[in-house]
Amino acid sequence: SEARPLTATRQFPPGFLWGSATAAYQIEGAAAEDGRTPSIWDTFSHTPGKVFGGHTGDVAVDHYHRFRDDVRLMKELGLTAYRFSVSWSRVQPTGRGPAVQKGLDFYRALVDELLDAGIRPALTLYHWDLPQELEDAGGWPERTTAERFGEYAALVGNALGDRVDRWTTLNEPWCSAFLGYASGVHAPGRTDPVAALRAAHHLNLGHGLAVQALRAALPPRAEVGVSLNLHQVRPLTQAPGDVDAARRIDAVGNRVWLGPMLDGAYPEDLAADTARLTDWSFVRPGDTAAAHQPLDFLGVNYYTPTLVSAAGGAQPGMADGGHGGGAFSPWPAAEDVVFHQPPGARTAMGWSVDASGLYDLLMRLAREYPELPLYITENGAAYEDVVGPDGAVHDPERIAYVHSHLEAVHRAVESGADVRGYFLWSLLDNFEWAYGYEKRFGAVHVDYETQVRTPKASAHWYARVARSGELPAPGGTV
Ligand code: PNW
Repeated sequence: SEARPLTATRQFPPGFLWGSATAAYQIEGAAAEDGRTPSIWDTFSHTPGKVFGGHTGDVAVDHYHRFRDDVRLMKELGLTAYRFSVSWSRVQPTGRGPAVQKGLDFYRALVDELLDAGIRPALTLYHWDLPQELEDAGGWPERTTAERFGEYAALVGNALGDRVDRWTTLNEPWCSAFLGYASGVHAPGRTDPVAALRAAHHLNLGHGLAVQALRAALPPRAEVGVSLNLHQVRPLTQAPGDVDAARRIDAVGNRVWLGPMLDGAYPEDLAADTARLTDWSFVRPGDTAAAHQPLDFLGVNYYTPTLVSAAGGAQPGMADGGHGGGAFSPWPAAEDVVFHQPPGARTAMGWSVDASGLYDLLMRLAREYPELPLYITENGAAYEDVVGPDGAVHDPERIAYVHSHLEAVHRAVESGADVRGYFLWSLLDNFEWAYGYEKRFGAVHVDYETQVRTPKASAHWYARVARSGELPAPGGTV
C-alpha cells in the first residue's frame, strides 16, 4: 500500500507497553505444593493419550521456584510489562471457600518482584485451569461455576488489588468452551456441543460477575478487561455459501463473546444457527446484562487467520481449522464448514504466517468499538529451536514473524486503532497444552532436563525493540 523507504523505522506511541505473556499451568510446576489441588489440566494431562508424550505440568519450567530469576531475565530484556495467570486451585483449592494463604503469597511475591524491576504486572484470573472439584460438580456447563468464578475474582482482587493495575477475567473463553467441551482436545475433554454452548454462556456470565467483583475490590485506577482469541475469518471465495460459512464461524467464534460482553445481547443469527441444538433456555433474564460490564480494554490474542468455505468447496483443510486435531468439531452447528490452509509459510504448529489478519482484526475492532482501548495480549510463534554449538539459539523465523506482526500493529495504530501494548507469547518455552513440551513458543529457550534458560536471538531482538520503542527495518542487523 503506502511506499516506505526500506530503511524506515516505525516508532510506537510513548507509554506503549512491551511485554511477554505466560499462563500458570504452562510454567509454574509445583503442582502439589503449598496446598494446591488438581485442576482439570492436571487430571487431563495425567490421562493417557490426552497430551503428546504423556507430558504434564507437574514440573513445567519450575517457575514457582524460579520466579525471581525469571523476573530478572525480563528486566534484562527491557520488558515493561508481564502478563501471567493465577492458578485458581493454588489460591482456592476446592474452587470455593477461603483462600490458601501460601498460594496468595506466591503471587504477591511475584508481583512485588515485578514492581521492583519496573515491570507492570497484568493479571489473568483464568487461563483454563478450573479446580477439578468444580468440574466434578458439572464445570462450565453449569451456572454455579460462573458464580464460583465471581467469588474467586473477589478473593484475588482483594488480595492483590493494591499492587496490580491491569486485570483480565478470562483468557480465550473460546478455547475453554469449545476445545474443552466440544472437540475435547483440551481439558476436561468432553465432546458435547450443547454442553459447550452452555459453557460459553456461563463463561460470559462468569466474566460479568468477575468484572463486578473486581470493580468492588479494586481501586478506581485499575483497568479491567478480557482476552479473546478472535478469529479473523475469511471466506475462500465470494460465493454466497462461503460468505455464509464465514458469517457462521464469526458468530460462534467471535460474536458469541463480543455480543454479550460488549453489546449486551447474543447475536440473533447465532441463536438461529444453533436452534436445532438448543433453545438457549439456560440464558436467564438479566444474564446478558450481567455479562455486559463496561471494560477498560479488550485483550486480543492473534496467531493466524481463518479461511473457510461451505461444505463441497475446494480441498478440505484441517477439520478443526488447524487448532488441535481430533474427531469432534469445536464448532457447534457449524461442523460442516470447511477450513483451508492458506498458502505460504507456516509455524511449527502448522499455522500460516499472515500478519494482515492481525491488521484487519484490529481495524474491525477499532471500527466497531471505537472507544475501547486494545492490547495485543498474545502473539507469537512456535519453531523447532535448538541450542547451537555456539550456545546460542538462532530463530530468524520467529524474528520475522514478530517483526511482521508488530508492523501490522503499527500500521493499525497509524490508521487510528487505539492499541496500547503488545505481549509476546511467550516469555519461556513451556507446556503447550495438548502438544506438551514439543512446541516451543518462548523468546527464551528452556532445557527441560536442567531448567537452564537461554534467551534466543529473538529475545535479544525484541529487547532492542522494547528499549527503543521502535521497530527496525526488516532484515536489519540483530
Ligand atoms: C493460546 N485455537 O492457545 C493460549 O492462550 C496459550 O496458552 C497458548 O500457549 C498459545 O495460544 C499458543 O497455542 C490457543 O485452537 C490454543 O484457536 C488453541 C487455539 C488458540 C489459542
